Amino acid sequence: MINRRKFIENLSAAGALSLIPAGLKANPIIYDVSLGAKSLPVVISTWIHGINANAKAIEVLKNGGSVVDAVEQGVMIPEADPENRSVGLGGLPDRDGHVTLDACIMGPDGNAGSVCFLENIVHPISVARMVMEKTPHVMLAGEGALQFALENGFEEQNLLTPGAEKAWKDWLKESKYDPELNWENKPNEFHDTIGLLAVDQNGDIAGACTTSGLGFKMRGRVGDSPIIGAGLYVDNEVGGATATGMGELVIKVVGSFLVVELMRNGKSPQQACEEAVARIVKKVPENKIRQVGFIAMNKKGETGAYCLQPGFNYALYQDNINEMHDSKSFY
Ligand code: SD4
Repeated sequence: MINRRKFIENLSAAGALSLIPAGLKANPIIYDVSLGAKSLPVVISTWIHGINANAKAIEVLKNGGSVVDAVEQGVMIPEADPENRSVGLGGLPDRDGHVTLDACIMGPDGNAGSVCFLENIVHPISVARMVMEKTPHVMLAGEGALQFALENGFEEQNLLTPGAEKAWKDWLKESKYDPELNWENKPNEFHDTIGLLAVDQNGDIAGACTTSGLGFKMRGRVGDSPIIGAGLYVDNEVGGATATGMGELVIKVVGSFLVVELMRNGKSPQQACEEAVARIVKKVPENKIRQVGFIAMNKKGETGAYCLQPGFNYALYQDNINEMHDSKSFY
């Protein structure tokens, strides 16, 4: 935990005095962690694979990396894990046997980058970051995204591992397309999209989201995860949010943007996640048979999580503890 002097130094060094409400600027001790306010940094991410991702993000921050470095390197852990069936290497393919990846990243400066329908690259989040930092665009898709990645030093690799190929061939026997609830949490079998939000010692927020999308999806299908505002949104004046679950439902309510706007209007991260889920219940008829989960964080490091169906969990690093929590659900 950072001490009070260090925290105040951090505040002034990085121009983070905007954290402090007008009128309190003469007395920044209000945010001193030793007086019971939230201790920064805080990292929150979706599903069990979030534990290792959080740990990496914290390590990056503690070693002086930026909050964008932290979220990128955090989610690179599940991207590189061949046992993870829903992110990067080892992700489940589409119904034609191709692993196609979606990812996006957003930083405290409001900049954003994204790739979708990208094949043969283990770390789509790093390509998304490069789109953010090196191009005038936000999103590159498919062949163009791959071409951009190869031109910038990424190497092609077959992402279809024997385990994922076997799962696909088993699925082909019936070819029944009905995404199972919480398939993300089946140990060693299916995990899902990682969305990760971090707030650093200065109160600056970034987020990253990366996935191979729904297993056995139609070729060309893109979910919510690479769509800024749907799968991820960060506004450094307010907070950040990210989503998991059936992307079609998230896109229809522009879910992560909605959560952040609700926080802007005074809701806590928890209230905002609950209201966004309630919006899906009201507007999207499939809500009873599908899963969606949101996590959110504000600049003070307060967090929230809520989902449609029981079974969603998330990893939270706070006050030097990195542990799993079960999300409350609408149903
Ligand atoms: C998608 N939201 O592609 C992702 C997948 C996911 O639980 O999160 N599934 O729709």
